[in-house]
Amino acid sequence: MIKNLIPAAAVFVLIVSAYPQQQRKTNFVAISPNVSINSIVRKAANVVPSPRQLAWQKMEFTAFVHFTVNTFTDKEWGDGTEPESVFNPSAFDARQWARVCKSAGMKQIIVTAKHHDGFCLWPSKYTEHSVKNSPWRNGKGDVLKDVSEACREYGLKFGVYLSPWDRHEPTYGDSPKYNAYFRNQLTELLTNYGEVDEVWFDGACGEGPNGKRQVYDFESYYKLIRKLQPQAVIAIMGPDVRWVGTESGYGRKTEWSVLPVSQQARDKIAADSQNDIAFLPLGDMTNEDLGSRDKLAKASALVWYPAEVDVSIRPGWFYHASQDSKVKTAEKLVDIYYSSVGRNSLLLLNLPPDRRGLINEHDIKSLMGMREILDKTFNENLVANATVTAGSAEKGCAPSKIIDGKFDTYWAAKDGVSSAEIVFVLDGEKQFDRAMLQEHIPTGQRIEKFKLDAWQDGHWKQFTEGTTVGYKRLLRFPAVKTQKVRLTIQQSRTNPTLAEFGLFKSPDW
Ligand code: FUL
Repeated sequence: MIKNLIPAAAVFVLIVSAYPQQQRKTNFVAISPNVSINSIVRKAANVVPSPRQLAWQKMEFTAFVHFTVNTFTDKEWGDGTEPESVFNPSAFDARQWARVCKSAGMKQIIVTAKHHDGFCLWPSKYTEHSVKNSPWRNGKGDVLKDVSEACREYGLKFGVYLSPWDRHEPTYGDSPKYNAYFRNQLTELLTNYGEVDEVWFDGACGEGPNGKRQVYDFESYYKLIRKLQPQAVIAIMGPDVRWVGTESGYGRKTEWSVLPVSQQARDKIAADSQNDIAFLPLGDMTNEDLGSRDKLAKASALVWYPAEVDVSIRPGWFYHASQDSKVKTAEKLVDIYYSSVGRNSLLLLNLPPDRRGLINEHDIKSLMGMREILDKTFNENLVANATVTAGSAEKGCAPSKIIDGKFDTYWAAKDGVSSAEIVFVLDGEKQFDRAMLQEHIPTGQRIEKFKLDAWQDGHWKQFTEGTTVGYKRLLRFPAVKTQKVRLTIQQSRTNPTLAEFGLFKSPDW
C-alpha cells in the first residue's frame, strides 16, 4: 500500500531488439498527434520487451526474502532505533534458502539488503547500523555475500531490495546528502556481489530528522544501475517492471504489458534517449484497466511495462512465530500461481526466514505441496503429439511450432489477419482441465479475446474463454474429454502469434 503514498515514477529505455527477420522493434514508441486509433493499436502490437525484460519474464516464479532486525523485534516496520545487537540469527544458512527456492522451481532470490529501518545486512562502509556491529558471527558476517554465493551455487539469479526510505540514517531528509549516501550503498551492492539481476525499489518516502521530506533522485540511481549492472531490471519505482497493484497474489484477468504514457513522458524520453534513460511520472498502477484500446486512444507514447505480483506466504512480510499457523496452504499458493503466472505476470513470493535464519518448516511444507501439485499437473502436455492446422500462417511460422515445446519458435497468422482458428487433433481421446497459451512476446502482445471448444457429439462445444494472453495464460475449467480441440482467436491487435499451447490434467485428490 505504501507504493501509493507518493506519485509513482518510472524511466524508460530505448532498446533496439535483436530479432532477425523482423522490423526493428523497441520497448517504447512515440505516437504523433492526430493518428487514428487503428494505427495506435497496431503500434501497440509491435512494442516488445527489452532483452532484460524478456529474460526477467521468462523466470516466471521468484523468491522475496524479508529479513532484518524486524525478524528479532517481531515488527513489520522498524523505526530505526533498534540496536544492532538484536540481529543474531542462531543458525543462518543461505544455502538452505537457495536449496528450498531451487526445489520449489523458483529462479531468483531478492533479499532485503536494507528495509525501512535502515539496518544493512551487509557491512556497509557508510554506516555503523549494520551486521558489522551485531553479535552475529562476531560482526564478521555478510548476509549478501552468503546469499549471492548460494544463488550462484544453486543456479539461481540474485536480486536486491534497497529501501530508499531510511528511518535510521541521519542524512535522510537532507536530499542531496542522502541521495549520495544511497548511491554509495547501491554501488557497494552492485560491485561486491557478482551479477545482480533485479533491483527492487519501494516508493515509501518520509521526513528526515530535520523535518524535511526527502526527495529521491531516482534518475541518478537508475544511471548507476545501468552502468554497473546493465542486465538488471529495475522494479516497481523503476522503468522495467511494474507493481501489479495489490499484494494479494492476484493479477488482473486482462493484463496488458504495453501501457500508454503521458505527453510529458514522451518529451522527456525523446530528450534523454541518447542516455538510455528518461524519467517520468506514471498514473495509478492500481487501476483495473491500464492498457485497453480506450486507454491507448489517449496515448502520446507506448511502453513495454510488465507486471510483477508480490505476495507473502504469511500475513506479514517478516517472520512472526505467531503466524506459523497462518502460512498460506499449498492449494492457496497454487491458486495464486494460476492468478499471477497464469495472468501474464511474474510471481514474487516472499519466504521470510525465522530467528534461526532459516526458511521455516511450515513455509517449506506449503511451498513443496504447491510444487507437487504443479508438477503433477504440468508434467504431460496432452497436445504434444497432436496434428495442428491453422487457417493462415506467415512464412516460417507453421502451426506445428505451437506444440514443439520451444518458446522461441512460433506460429503467426499472415499480416493483416487479426482472427484465427487453430485445430488440434490429439493422438487419441484425452481428458483435461487446464489450458496454457503463450504469445511470442518478442514479436509483441496482441491477442485480445479467444475461446476454446471441444468436438463432442458431432459439434463444437465451448469449454473456456479469455481475453489477454501475453507471456503466459493459464485457464482452469471442469474436465473435458475429447480428441479434437479448436482455439479461436476472436480479436487481436494485429496478426496474432502463439509460441506454445498446452492441455493438462490436474491430479485427482
Ligand atoms: C512495502 C513495504 O513497506 C513492506 O514492508 C514490504 O517490504 C513490501 C514488499 O513493500 O511497501
